[in-house]
Amino acid sequence: VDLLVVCDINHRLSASSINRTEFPSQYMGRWYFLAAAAPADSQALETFKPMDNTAFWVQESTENEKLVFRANVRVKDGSCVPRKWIYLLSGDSTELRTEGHPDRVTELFSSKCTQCVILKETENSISRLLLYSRSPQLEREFVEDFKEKAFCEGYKETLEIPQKLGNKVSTGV
Ligand code: MYR
Repeated sequence: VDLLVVCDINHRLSASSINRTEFPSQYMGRWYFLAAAAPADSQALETFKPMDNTAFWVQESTENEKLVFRANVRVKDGSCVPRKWIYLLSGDSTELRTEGHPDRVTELFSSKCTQCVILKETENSISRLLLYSRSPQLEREFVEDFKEKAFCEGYKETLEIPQKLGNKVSTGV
């Protein structure tokens, strides 16, 4: 972060405006990955560095308490890599688990941008913050707000996803 940030209460991550009554239906459909943050020197952002952009598609599974996340990762060299994860819902909580990754916990937080969501992924004491939006383009103030929140929560390394190439959402079954 190349500016002086005075951290205050407005920079705390909050889940208070997440609608738990609607959950998880308000998150179905298309999302774009816009930015990530991690503690300095944690290497937690390395996997995102070759990426130009990623579009996600979130669907309810035919199985109860499961969500299907499909992604189409567009790599900077132009190639596309489809990815798929199964997320497990846990009762009344908005916390998610990932099938096949028993140590990974995903928590949801709200963003200043109302069409966005911040995910906090923790796995074996390493964590990172991920910003997703309904739109592939986001006003600077919202990206900056994410970076400031991240910085103030101790995630001092940030990465913006370049989004210079096109993408298409993979909806294949
Ligand atoms: C990863 O790159 O490690 C996978 C991250 C999954 C990103 C999902 C983006 C969609 C955000 C919607 C939240 C859905 C909560 C039910």
